[in-house]
Amino acid sequence: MKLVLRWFPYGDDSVSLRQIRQIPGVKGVATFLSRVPVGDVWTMDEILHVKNMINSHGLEMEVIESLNIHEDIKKGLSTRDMYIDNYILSMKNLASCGVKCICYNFMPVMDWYRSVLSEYLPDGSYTMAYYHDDAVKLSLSNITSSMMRGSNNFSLPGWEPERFAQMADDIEYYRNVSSSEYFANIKYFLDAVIPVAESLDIDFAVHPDDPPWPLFHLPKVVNCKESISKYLDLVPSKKNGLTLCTGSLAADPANDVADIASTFAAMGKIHFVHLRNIKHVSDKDFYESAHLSSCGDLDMAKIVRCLYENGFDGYIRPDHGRMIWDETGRPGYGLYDRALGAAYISGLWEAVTKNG
Ligand code: DNO
Repeated sequence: MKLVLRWFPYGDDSVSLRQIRQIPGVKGVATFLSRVPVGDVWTMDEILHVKNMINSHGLEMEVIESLNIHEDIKKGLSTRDMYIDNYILSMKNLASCGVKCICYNFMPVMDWYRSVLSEYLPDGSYTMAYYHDDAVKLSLSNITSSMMRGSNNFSLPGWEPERFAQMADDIEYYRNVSSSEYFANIKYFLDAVIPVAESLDIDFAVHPDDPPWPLFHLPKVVNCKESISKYLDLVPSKKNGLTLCTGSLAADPANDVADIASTFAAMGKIHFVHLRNIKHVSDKDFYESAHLSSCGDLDMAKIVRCLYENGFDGYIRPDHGRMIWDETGRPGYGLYDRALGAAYISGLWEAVTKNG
């Protein structure tokens, strides 16, 4: 297991590589080239520019989060082949630079969504939260503007302002796309990229939908054990794997995350883990808690044990942290609470590896 932290280059992060290097146990960062427009090739020059910066701080760049997929591929448009070719070129360049794992998602139109980016908790910290009734009542423009307002002037992954103009049209477009058509588009993409991942020895790790239920009637793809199996079976290969995001899946109380961890780790299909804890306030409402089991609904020790006992040997990162100790930064991605999460994960891992 290798512990990493998510980090955003180009001065778009309140947390420095120097600070990350000082978190015990953290070996590298999961990052992405946010200044390359989605669909363009990640050139060697651009990748090396970021990699050298990371390496010069004694950290590795073995995980990419995310190599995003152009909407034309998701929609299955005729232009998709060009974007898939670009994607494959980016994969090849990343492999040449030592990248071993690519995290991505196949959520249409938008990435993750929280209805509150800064909710006050009784201990004086601030966290992200999701209230379903509020989320379904809001118009798209209310949603995009509240995400922007709450971003503290950092980019929010998946909520790049340049996407906003197109979002309303895209949501309309998907009204006529059935789940089976959407899965056919996924398969078309995976048929092209998984053989390349195999030849490059790169692990491909799809991130679950977050939240795991439809918003704006958009198709959902990876939100429970069955849909994970369906997705991974589209192209059977060890390389076609999962980013086990515990908090995304656990938002649906019907999901048994420990069982999902055991099942897919035993198949060698979990390449990357986002260990996030959440606390439900009702079935579809929750906030993101501190990482400890005692702070949320997830049994983090059990999940880590299930991963270890089933042979998991990939990357783990602490996930969204609260804002504590008066820190300000990108919601979910400050330093202090994620560093506490990293130390906690290291402790859980040490316990499970030493005591069985
Ligand atoms: C949110 C993240 C997601 C994740 C992507 C992966 O904070 O978990 O943005 O990185 O869905 O493609």
